Amino acid sequence: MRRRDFVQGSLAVAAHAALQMPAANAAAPPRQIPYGSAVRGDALVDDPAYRTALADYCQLVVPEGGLKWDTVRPSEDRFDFYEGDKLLAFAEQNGMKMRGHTLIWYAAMPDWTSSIRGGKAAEKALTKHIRTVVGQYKGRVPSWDVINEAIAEDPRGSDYLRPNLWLENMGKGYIESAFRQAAEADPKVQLVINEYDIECVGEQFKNRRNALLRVVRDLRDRDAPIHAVGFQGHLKGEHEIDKEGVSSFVAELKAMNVDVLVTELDVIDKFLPSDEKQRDDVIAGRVTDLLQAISDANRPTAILTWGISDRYTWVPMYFTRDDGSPNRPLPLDRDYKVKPLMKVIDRFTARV
Ligand code: 9MR
Repeated sequence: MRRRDFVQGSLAVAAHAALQMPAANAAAPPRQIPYGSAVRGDALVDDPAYRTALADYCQLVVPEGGLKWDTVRPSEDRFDFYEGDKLLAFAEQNGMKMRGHTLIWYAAMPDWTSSIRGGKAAEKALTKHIRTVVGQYKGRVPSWDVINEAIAEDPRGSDYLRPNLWLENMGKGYIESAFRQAAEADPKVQLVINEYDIECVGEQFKNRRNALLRVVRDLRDRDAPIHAVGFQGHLKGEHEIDKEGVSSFVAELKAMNVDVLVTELDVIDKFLPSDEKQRDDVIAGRVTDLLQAISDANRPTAILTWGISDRYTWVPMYFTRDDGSPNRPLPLDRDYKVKPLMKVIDRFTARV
């Protein structure tokens, strides 16, 4: 029984001081693998029930947008850590850890970065950003998504990397540079390459796994400090998980001494049945398949969903349902009630 009644929502979140929630989850058995959620900075301030849910269920949090370039780098000379610091304060005051997301991504870049031209300038900008941002949280953030979504949408032959400012200016060595800079800034941190659409049955998914393996192998051959692959896990409800493909991918990583974790799990329910129970069961089934396939080869170091409640999810930005009913991609519903997906997570993080 969760002691949620203890948790009152009268916190002055904006003043980073009073973020501690009562230990609502003290009665629940501990997890063997930490569970976490992406967090929206505005909802953290405005919605006491959201804070309660995070404190109640999570051992990890990660800012959904608060550490991306478009938030942290309003201009070339400025770093703005307001959002990152706010979430870290909440995490630390509630006995959680914060992951970092993300240092290098083709998206969410401020306009001024389009003036970065040439290998030297790009290397300098990449170094300054990674050293400063990882340095800001040195010793306090145990895991960083160093590179997000490096793989081409539909990789073919030598065309296997997604174009971005860094690839254009520095060539594929930008990936190695980013990992090396992050390790210099905080040698103890888990350094992650994070990717989507690597879980399902189909040629494109398989090609994407193989391209990612190629990148990781290349980094390992060069002795670069990469520690884990992040399965984002934005699953599409209508797609079957490639259980064998996922297990053998994770086994190949393990053989290279590279861990895995699940970083952005949710299930896109655009094409799933209207009936909520049926829909929730398909969602729980897909996630079970993914987590089983991963765990069969190597237990993930963490499992995070991309939000905790259907109240705050990116999914309707692109995947609203034709029947007009709200999306249900996450472990708690809009009223913070537990859905079958949360039970699956409890099972795979070994909370029983
Ligand atoms: O969920 C995030 C959304 O609120 C932002 O607008 C968007 C752009 O910053 O990023 C979304 O998060 C993405 C994550 O950073 C990387 N993987 C895909 C996620 C969903 O689009």
